[in-house]
Amino acid sequence: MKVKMILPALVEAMVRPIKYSLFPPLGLATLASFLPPDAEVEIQDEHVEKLRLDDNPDLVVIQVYITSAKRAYEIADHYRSRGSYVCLGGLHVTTCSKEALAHADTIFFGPGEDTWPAFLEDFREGHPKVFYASKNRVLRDLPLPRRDLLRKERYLVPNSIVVSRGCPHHCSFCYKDSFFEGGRSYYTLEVDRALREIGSLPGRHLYFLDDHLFGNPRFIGALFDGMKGMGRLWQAAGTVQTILTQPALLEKAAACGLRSLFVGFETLNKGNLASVSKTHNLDRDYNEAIRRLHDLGIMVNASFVFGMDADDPDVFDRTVDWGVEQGLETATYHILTPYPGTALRAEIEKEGRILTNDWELYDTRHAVYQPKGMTPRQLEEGYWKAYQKFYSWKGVFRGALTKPTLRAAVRHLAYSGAWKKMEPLWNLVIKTGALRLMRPALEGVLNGLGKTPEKVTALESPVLMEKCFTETV
Ligand code: B12
Ligand code: SF4
Repeated sequence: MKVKMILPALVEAMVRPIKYSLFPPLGLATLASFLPPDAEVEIQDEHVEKLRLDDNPDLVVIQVYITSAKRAYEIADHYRSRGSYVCLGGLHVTTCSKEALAHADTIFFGPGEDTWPAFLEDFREGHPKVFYASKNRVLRDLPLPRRDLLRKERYLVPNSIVVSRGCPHHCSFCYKDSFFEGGRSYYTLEVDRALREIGSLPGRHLYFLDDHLFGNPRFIGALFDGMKGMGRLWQAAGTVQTILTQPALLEKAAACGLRSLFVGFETLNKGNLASVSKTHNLDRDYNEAIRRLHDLGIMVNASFVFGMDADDPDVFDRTVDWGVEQGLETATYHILTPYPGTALRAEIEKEGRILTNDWELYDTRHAVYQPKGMTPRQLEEGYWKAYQKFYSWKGVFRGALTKPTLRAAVRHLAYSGAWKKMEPLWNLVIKTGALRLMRPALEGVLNGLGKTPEKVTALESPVLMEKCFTETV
């Protein structure tokens, strides 16, 4: 049986290759691990390679994100017309199933660890169903993802890993409640299995893609114990709540290699937090959270969302100025986006405020709904202005001045400044296929920051690490 697994690209990937050359399609590699050993399987990621479309696989598997849905359907239609059996799954299929079904033989709701093996058995026996909905949310005895099928040399961060699924929280703008509907919405691997996967990854650097790595303190504490002495350097995402209420866990994380953390601050306005059900951030001292991370030598990539109900046109300056004053190394800004299936969408739809259902615009850079405190245009302009201001040289220098020592200030300048200056260079390097040539340069940056080059590889570069954080959603 010939199986082709595809991650379709969205238009932006053509102009900003750096963003889409970060992580390989781990979801597809996970699904591939369930295929029978005699299956002839390939994974193609359109973000990093041109798709070959003149082949005739028996089975085509496509992962659909909202922003690349249109392209995913084109590819699906193409392969169906050539006689392949086409399966569609992923976040967008789960929330917009009717739309997806018009382009597939079978569609899947939710995570695939239980439904995909069930489908494969039915397919082999000749009676696959049209729908499969995930219910059984356990990751026991999960095979290791088939990373051997990934073109690792095409990615800056080949060592991405997830040790949990979902998140224990319920923010109204987040994909997770709709994606995990019908079963548990937060669960983890077994510690030994997670450690085995970590052990299988070459080099030192890891990037945990978990929504909230610290969601189960007992699990993650045991994982950190197991990671001690492995010499890993890693990045992840966590919450303000964890930072402030789990100091021992955070110290353990730092001790086993945590070097930078993506944190969803979202907004500085309490009313906004309540309106999007981000209750675990309510009444938390954000300044103190940042201080704790910095004290442990952990860099902060702070994530903010603009356009919530209490936001007015001043929100952009207020948010950026605060971030600069706090010495945030990097900041990621988003325009609030009412993704299908979310509680936020239901609310905005009820109020008649959705402006467009062009999914390609649901990329957190466009105002796809009518905000309450400003016009859609003000929201989009303010969003871009926030990025420009935070990463202006003035912003970068002001951030550096908040650092307690000269060395820390230089480090800050290198991180933020390099991020700002290097994107066109990264894009050029990726386009010309010369990614590897960048590594000595990166090591040079690290050397300048006082680390020994033989201990640090390109993938451990703080510049690169910051880049990845900034790009991750
Ligand atoms: C890493 C990541 C990226 C990376 C790379 C993605 C990649 N190479 O796969 C980058 C930085 C490129 C990226 C970009 C974007 N991302 Co992103 N990203 C993620 C992140 C953090 C992890 C994804 C991951 O690897 N998960 C781990 C693997 C194991 O799970 P998985 O991929 O979901 O696969 C499982 C299931 O989905 C399912 N499945 C998937 N496909 C199929 C197919 C079949 C047939 C079956 C049976 C099952 C199945 O089975 C798999 C195993 O369970 C998620 C958050 C999240 N937790 O999912 C956001 C997330 C997917 N991203 C999101 C968004 C919005 C974006 C951007 C639009 C952001 C932007 N502002 O530009 C872009 C656009 C991406 C695109 N191409 O269209 C949203 C998606 C919302 C939606 N409704 O689609 C998420 C959920 C973040 C969020 N909280 O809002 N992203
Ligand atoms: S904490 Fe993050 S991942 Fe969890 S529900 Fe909220 S936005 Fe989603």
